[in-house]
Amino acid sequence: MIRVYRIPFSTNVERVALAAAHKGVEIEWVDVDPADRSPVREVSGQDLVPVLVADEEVVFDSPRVLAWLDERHPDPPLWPRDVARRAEARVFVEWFNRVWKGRPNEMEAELRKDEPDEARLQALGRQMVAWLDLFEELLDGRDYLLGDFGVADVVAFPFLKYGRLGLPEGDDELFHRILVHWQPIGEGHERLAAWVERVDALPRA
Ligand SMILES: N[C@@H](CCC(=O)N[C@@H](CS)C(=O)NCC(=O)O)C(=O)O
Repeated sequence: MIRVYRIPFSTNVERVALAAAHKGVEIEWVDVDPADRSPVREVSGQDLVPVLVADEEVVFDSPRVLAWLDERHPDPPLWPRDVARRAEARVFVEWFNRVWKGRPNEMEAELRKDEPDEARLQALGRQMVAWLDLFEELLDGRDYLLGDFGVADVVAFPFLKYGRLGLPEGDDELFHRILVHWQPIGEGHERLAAWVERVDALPRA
C-alpha cells in the first residue's frame, strides 16, 4: 500500500492525487494537522507535504513523487514515451516549478514584509497575468497543455485552477489568494478556462 501524507488545500498534494487517479493507483492518505508537522518530520526529516511512503521507501518533493509513481506504475504514462516529447514535458515542468512558481512565491514573501514594495508586487503580478496568454496558446487546438493529459497538466492545474474556480470554502491561505487575484481567467482565456473545468472534472485518488 502507498501512503501519502497531506494537509488540506495543498497544491502539491493535489498533483499526486491527480496523477495517482490517472494511473488507477490507490493511495492511503495520512491527514496531518498543518499546525503540527511532527508526523511528517518523523517520517521524512522535513516538514513539507506531500510525502509518499511505500514499504521502506520515503519520497518527498512532488516532482519526485510523480516520477516515482510513473516508474512503478508506467501505464498510462505521465511523461510522454517519445524522447523528444518527453524532453518537452521536462522543460515545461522545470519552467513551471522554477520560474512560474517563483512569481507568486516572491509575492507572498513581499506581502509578509512590514512594508511591502507595491511596485515590485505589481511587476510580479503583471508577469503572472501575461503568462496566462502562454497557457492559452499551449491549448490552441488541443485539450491538454502538451497534447495528451500528463505531467504538465498535473503540475500546473492545482495552481492555475484558482484563477478560474476561486478559493474553496475554508481556504484563506495568502498564497492561494495571490493565485486568485493575479490570474483573471475569463475573457480572452476561453481555452484555459475550459481546460480548468476539464481537468477539475477528472478523478482524484
Ligand atoms: N517542492 C515541494 C514543496 C512542497 C510544499 O511547499 N508543500 C506545502 C503544501 S503545498 C507545504 O507543506 N507547506 C508548508 C506549510 O504550509 O507550512 C513539492 O513540490 O512537494
